[in-house]
Amino acid sequence: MSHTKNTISRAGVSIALIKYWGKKNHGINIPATTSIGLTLDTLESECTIFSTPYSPDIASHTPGIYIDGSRTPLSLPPPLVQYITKLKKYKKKCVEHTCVPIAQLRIHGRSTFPHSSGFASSASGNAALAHALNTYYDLALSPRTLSALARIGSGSASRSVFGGVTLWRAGTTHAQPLAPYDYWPSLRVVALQVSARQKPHSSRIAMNICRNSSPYYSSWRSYNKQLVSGTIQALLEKDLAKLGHYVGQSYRAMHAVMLAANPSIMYLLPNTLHVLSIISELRSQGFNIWETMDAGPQVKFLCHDYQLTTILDIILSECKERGITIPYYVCALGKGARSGKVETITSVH
Ligand code: 2P0
Repeated sequence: MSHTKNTISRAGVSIALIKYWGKKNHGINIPATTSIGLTLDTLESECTIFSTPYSPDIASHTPGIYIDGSRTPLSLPPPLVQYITKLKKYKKKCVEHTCVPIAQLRIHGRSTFPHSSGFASSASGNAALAHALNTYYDLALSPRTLSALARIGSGSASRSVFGGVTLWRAGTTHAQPLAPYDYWPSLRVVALQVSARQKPHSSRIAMNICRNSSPYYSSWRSYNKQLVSGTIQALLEKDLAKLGHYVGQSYRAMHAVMLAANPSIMYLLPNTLHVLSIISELRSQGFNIWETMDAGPQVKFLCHDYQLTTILDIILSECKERGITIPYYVCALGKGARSGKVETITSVH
């Protein structure tokens, strides 16, 4: 006999300084490269589990995954269902008759930003989902196991489980925290929305194309590995210029692997290049600004809070001169996955 029990969780996106790009050919989303991520505060996803028993007469009670209120064709990834089922048995924490089986849940997701366009919604969404399932089934998973669970939904979600700065080593099942959310209070990450269009290839497909066809894939893996210790040292020293050097090398090498793949994968748009050239010019004028990109056309940059307003004014006005309007999100380091709703976003412009 099931009873109603709703659960709500939230998590921030994880923007990689050093990129996860490529999977090992065993296990699910086991990374071929070590990545280092920043979990952000403003770009968040929320996951609500409604366990109202299914009623065939009420359309809104149909089990499934709903994004922004609309039911999607997605079902929970089968490995995730199997994993939860196994955990439930192992833990014996969930008294099955008081919980609705996973396939009968209604799971609602929403984010403070557009999904599937290169803002890492799969990281925040799957971390929030893993946290919500953990709470709903009363599994009391350790953060490390929760990270491994989130990874099954989406690799980068393993990092989003933790706040602050995170490390996810190549070949491993879970991420680990490197520094908490309040480690570097003056650091800002600004996400510029160059395009709201959905990206042409999912990361999953693009990673496979790169692994199977890019002539630079193996050198990408060894090069990215060389960037890890310098990045950790720069983070320890809180040296933004040193950090920015490694961050730039990682994203440019990742996009080089994509461009050389067959078929070639190009996420950059003309406006992306325009924004990149403005940032490069700002840097040559002495501003401490360092950009990164992920699997999409958006540009994110790191800077200190005291230079933020000047930098943003210049970028936005130069874009405006070309007739380009760029919405943006200003973020600081955020906390890890936790219970609760996301606030209504106020810093989107
Ligand atoms: C990252 N990205 O480290 C890299 C950099 C995009 C570029 O993780 O297949 O959605 O679900 O494990 O996590 C995006 O890939 O891929 C990603 P799956 P995911 O943040």
